[in-house]
Amino acid sequence: MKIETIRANLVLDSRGEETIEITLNGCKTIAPAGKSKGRYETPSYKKNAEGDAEFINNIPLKSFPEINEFEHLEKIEKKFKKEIGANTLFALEASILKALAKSKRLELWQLLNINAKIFPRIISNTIGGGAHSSITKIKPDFQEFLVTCNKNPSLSRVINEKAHENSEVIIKNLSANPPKKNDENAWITDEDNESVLEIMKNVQENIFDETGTHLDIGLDCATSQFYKNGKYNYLNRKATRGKKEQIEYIAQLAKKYNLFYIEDPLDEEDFEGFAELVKSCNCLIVGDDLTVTNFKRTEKAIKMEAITGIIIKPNQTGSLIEVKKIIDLCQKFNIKTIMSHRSGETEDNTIADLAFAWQCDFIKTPVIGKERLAKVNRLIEIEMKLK
Ligand code: 2PG
Ligand code: MG
Repeated sequence: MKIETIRANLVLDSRGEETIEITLNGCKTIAPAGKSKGRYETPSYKKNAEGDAEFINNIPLKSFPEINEFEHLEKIEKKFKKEIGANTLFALEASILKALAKSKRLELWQLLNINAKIFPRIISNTIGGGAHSSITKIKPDFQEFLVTCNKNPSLSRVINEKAHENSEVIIKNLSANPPKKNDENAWITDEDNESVLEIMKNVQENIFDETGTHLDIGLDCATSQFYKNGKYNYLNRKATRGKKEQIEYIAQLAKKYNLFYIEDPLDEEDFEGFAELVKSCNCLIVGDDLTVTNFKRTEKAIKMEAITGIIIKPNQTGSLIEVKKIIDLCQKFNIKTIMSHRSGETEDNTIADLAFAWQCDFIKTPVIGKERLAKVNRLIEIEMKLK
């Protein structure tokens, strides 16, 4: 396939911040943007979004290599990776793959894996705190209180929506003011971590009574956001925990609330601490800021037995070759893979195709708001077509 047209533009994401959109041979991708970013993420842009867009718009068409299969993205990376940031590389590579799929009359997921069958479980953010709830001061210190059920995408959408509605009803009863939504449309509350986990337990019971479906409960603690000088500084229900106390605290929460999933329970440097938690907890211990969709950090985490699950955010690296390599490695070592949205999103649904094609175990994207729903609806669309 020859690249015949390409155009980079700046558009606004769900937070109203500029992000890059690339349209190539008529196929479009928009990159998302994180707020609670890992220190080791590849920068989103070489200098800024404008500079990257200008670079893309100035590439003479004849200098693009011909692309006929997924692996040919290596030729793109060799030529352009050093000149642009991860957001731009992701939008460029994803648009190339969509165009290639179109030229072969395939869908993106079919181009990547025609044999894909099993749908990822949808993990949704229901109540939120931390960096994503910056509009209020008093909030839970953990960033995300998550739910998932073991159902197909269309049923999961309904169940996860009910969990979101149900948690709103409970929060409303606890406060004089109507609850607001945060960056990811999760409910903001001034309750602390443990009180929110009690709410989640209630939601779990209510959903079971109403639908007969079991909800699993998870957390994204995003602890790097409140870790300083060797201490975890909790503001809501004030507490300062050192590494040992933090590990005990997390292990105790995992047990008490029968958590199925805990993301970034410790600081992004603490591979050893993660490994201790893997040993002491029954639930998934998931790296996000720890691993930042970086092959070397993933290899290290696996070698040290520091994770049992991993967040995959394609725009943390930009290279879809690297994303695929990481997923292959994790699948080889039975590390659960979780394809993930970012807190600044758009209606782009690329990650749904990637998660399905590469048979990720989970996809983390809430079911509320058009930007998040776009991914869920894309999975439902694939589900309907395969029926
Ligand atoms: C996370 C993500 C998405 P951000 O920490 O997992 O929920 O947040 O995109 O802000 O990095
Ligand atoms: Mg995270």
